[in-house]
Amino acid sequence: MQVSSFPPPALGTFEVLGACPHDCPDTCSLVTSVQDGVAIRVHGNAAHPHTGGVLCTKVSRYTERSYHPERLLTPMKRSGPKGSGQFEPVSWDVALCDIAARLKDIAARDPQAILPYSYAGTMGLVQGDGMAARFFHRLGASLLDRTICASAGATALDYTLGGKLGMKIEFFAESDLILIWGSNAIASNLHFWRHVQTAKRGGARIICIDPRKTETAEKCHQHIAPRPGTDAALALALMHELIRNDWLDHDYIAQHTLGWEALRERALQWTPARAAEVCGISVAEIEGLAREYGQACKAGKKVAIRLNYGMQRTRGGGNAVRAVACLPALTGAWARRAGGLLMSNSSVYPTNKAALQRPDLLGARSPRTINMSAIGEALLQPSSPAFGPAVEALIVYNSNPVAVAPDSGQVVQGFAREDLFTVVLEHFQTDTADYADYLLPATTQLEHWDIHTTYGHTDVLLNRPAIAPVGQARSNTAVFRELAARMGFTDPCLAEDDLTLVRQAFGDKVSFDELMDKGFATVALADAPFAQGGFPTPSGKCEFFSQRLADAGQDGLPDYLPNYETARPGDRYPLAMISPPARNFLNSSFVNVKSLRDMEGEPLLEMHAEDAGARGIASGDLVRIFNDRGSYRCTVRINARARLGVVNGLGVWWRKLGLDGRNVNELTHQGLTDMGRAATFYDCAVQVEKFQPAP
Ligand SMILES: Nc1nc2c(c(=O)[nH]1)N[C@H]1C(S)=C(S)[C@@H](COP(=O)(O)OP(=O)(O)OC[C@H]3O[C@@H](n4cnc5c(=O)[nH]c(N)nc54)[C@H](O)[C@@H]3O)O[C@H]1N2
Ligand SMILES: Nc1nc2c(c(=O)[nH]1)N[C@H]1C(S)=C(S)[C@@H](COP(=O)(O)OP(=O)(O)OC[C@H]3O[C@@H](n4cnc5c(=O)[nH]c(N)nc54)[C@H](O)[C@@H]3O)O[C@H]1N2
Ligand code: SF4
Ligand SMILES: [Mo]
Repeated sequence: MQVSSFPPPALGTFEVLGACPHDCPDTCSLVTSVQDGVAIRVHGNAAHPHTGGVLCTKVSRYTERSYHPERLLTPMKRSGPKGSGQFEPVSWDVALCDIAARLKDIAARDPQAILPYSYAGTMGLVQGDGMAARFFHRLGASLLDRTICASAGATALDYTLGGKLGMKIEFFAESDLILIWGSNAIASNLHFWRHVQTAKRGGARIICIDPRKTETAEKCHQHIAPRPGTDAALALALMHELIRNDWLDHDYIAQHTLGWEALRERALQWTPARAAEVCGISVAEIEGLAREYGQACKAGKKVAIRLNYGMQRTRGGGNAVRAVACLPALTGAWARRAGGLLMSNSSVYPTNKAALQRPDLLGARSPRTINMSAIGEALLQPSSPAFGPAVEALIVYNSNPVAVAPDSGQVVQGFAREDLFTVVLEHFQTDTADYADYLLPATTQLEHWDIHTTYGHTDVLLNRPAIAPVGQARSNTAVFRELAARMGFTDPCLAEDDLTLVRQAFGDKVSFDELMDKGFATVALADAPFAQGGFPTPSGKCEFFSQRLADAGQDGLPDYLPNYETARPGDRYPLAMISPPARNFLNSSFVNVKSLRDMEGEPLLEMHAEDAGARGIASGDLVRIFNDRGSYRCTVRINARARLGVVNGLGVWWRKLGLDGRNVNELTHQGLTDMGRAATFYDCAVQVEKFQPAP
């Protein structure tokens, strides 16, 4: 039986439709089986085409996470030294009154000294930046530049195609040739992989471009492993070959692109030999890839690129995405619905952000913006005319920055400041929670309302609460409503309930009845969105040359920008390190779920046999990975997943569950990408040595 009432009945067995809240492109439709008020199983909704009744291993164990013995059940106040993780329980009333008093005091001097820090612990529009955004806008707190994940690629797509727009994911099933570029689909986009398998059964050829030989790469027909951060060079050399062999669609270029002559000139400078040198791959691989891509397009075949965020986490990440995004316009691959490119379709959603987040509550104030990808630096900045007031209070929700933000050394130093007042809303006592002055227990997706867009498919999903909050947990929205009331904010929108926010997210643009009935609704998007051009850029064309970029003082054409840290033999730090997600974690979520942690085993560094041999390292050895920023210890695994000169430190472990209380972000830095001010996690040079315990 399916229930539509809320709260759900306390007795009986029934099923509740929800949505997976995690930062994953698949946004699955969930069905929670509830028995006498207890969630007993979470499974995939078979009626939702994009879920197809299947969930990943992580979320099939959602009840294990929600009823975890270490779930935070009461508000807590720090009782030990800062960062000690020692707390004593307090009542909600005491916690909220004290927090409100502290924030009022700071705001009376300058509300910009208060900083919200949040990301995608839940991707819900309501428990994400719905009520929270209203609260911080009303307060006049500093704004947060949410750049830790996707903003380089998103900005690059915007400059090139006019938005986060592209193919519908399901049409990859019909493609003849698929390039999986910077994506480990089996680990992080499982439901896309189903379409790839369908295409493969239909005879499609699948090529993966990834420095790491991932679970996905090994199941493709071919794997090309460039050095991290060199994709723009590869894409430009592909263009070189497309031009040289005339594998171009001249009509498409003439009608629907801008800057062709200039791009042509640029690309002709990128011979396969030059790119091979930069990328660390062979000329034959580049020529072969160009031939397959170019000839298939020329023959009118359906040729698709699944571009993902892995390739935009380096200094030139934005340029790399722009270079790749030019390819389907050069070859006319957009003409067919199973051709073109997909990074994200998030721009299709008619989300009413202004109604949800109410930036009008700022009035005439325009607070400064602080970049979350450089939170370490920001927390260590003193007051100055350029920076404004030092950060005095930090309110963290939906994020675990002490584990996931780059350059942990600085991040930890910032969080450890005695004079910083930190409030953390969490399910668990994470690395970040250890530094809280107040730690507030949050509800999980099984316990609150929400509404979701996705960055994989194009549906909207509704999440209904299936059970009552566990312990004294409260939703993020409830906490910000209560804080607003205690701060004396009387704006009616700060008292609205969650269902009201759910309805405001799309107004009448998405049928609420359909959402209540099925749990999802599909947003309209043309089958082949750019078959006839119509790019939503200023020129209406695919912009090889971007005047907007040129006006901003940047190169108007895509180019290869070397990494901040190039890591070449002979360098002090000669190994490039990438730290892509582990399959059984979701960023730092699930690391504390034992059954999943057991599957991952321990923090690992994958290393090429030659790199290991040169250092006298054997598989299974404990190693120290280090650079000028810091070091951390983990176990080495010598295998074919690592290419020569590149080590893979799988992320993102909780520091305190690692071997020496640190994780991979001890080594990453706070340098930002060329576009979108994003983090550059995969632009990192290190050295590795066998760990010698102190005598
Ligand atoms: N299981 C699981 N799923 C996840 C996540 C998770 O932690 N675990 N995280 C979620 C989140 S937040 C996101 S943003 C997405 C991320 O998923 P993706 O968008 O796919 O991005 P990444 O996983 O960062 O990287 C994908 C692949 O790019 C490769 N890569 C690294 N550097 C480069 C490069 O310079 N060039 C190229 N061509 N490839 C490179 C990596 O080795 C990796 O295999 O996944 C989501 N899904
Ligand atoms: N080295 C390295 N670092 C990386 C990456 C990498 O590939 N390598 N990936 C980066 C990327 S792509 C991303 S997106 C970021 C992700 O960074 P984060 O967005 O911080 O993601 P998580 O680590 O999953 O932490 C989310 C936290 O939110 C909490 N949470 C979940 N739901 C709720 C809720 O409803 N209410 C409240 N209050 N809390 C909730 C969870 O318990 C969890 O602790 O990490 C980045 N860090
Ligand atoms: S994490 Fe991704 S694959 Fe797993 S259930 Fe959620 S949306 Fe689906
Ligand atoms: Mo992400």
